[in-house]
Amino acid sequence: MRIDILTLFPEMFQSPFSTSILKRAIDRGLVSVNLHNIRDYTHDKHHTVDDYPYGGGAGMVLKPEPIFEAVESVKPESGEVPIILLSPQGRPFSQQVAQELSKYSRLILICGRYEGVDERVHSHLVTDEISIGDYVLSGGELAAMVVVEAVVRLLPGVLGSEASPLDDSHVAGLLEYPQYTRPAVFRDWSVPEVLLSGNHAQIAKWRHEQAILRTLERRPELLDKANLGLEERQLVDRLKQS
Ligand code: JAH
Repeated sequence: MRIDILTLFPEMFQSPFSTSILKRAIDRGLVSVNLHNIRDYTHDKHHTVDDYPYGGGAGMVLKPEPIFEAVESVKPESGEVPIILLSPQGRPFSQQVAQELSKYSRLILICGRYEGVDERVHSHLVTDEISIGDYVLSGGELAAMVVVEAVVRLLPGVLGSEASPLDDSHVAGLLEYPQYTRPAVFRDWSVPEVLLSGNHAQIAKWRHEQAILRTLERRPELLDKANLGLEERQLVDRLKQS
């Protein structure tokens, strides 16, 4: 997969993209990430990327011309390439959206700044608008990093054989069960007996119950959509009683 990112702050992407899973995926040629500075697509002496809002009001708005020119310089002549704007007005990001994006061979991400982006970018350039959550950021860069990380780990060959993305929370539709490692007793707090028992059927049952209990306590709305069998539904009903 090739990912092009348009931003006024390409430096922000250096550490996350030169660390860990993402770096390994890039080094192994499974993904390429190309950063483009929107300021490089201006033509005036002062490299102006923003201007005052028509109609007045506080702050500045990103001008459309450099963003259109930057996209046009990276976009191929043919083929379906999503042009994604990270914005608080976007559709909510989720594991399902990450899965959908991971099927494309290319993505173009646009990171806004200031008080917003000229509406003609939203209406005549962008094909998809994504929000990573309902909170205010100073720009789309951190949101773009979140999207890239979530998508790249789904690409074939990116995760080692240890981990399968199919086992993750939000894929199964349940939160994960509690994990423990050594020591068996730490400051008087013991690891649950069943995990030391060596009884793998019992362990699997306990973990599954813990996942359901946790989801019920912390994210009950996830249980409505989770793919649960009859016995699991009955367990949920019993847990709700007590
Ligand atoms: C802020 C342009 N979903 C989080 C998110 C994404 C982008 C922005 N804010 C929040 C943003 C300023 C300018 C985009």
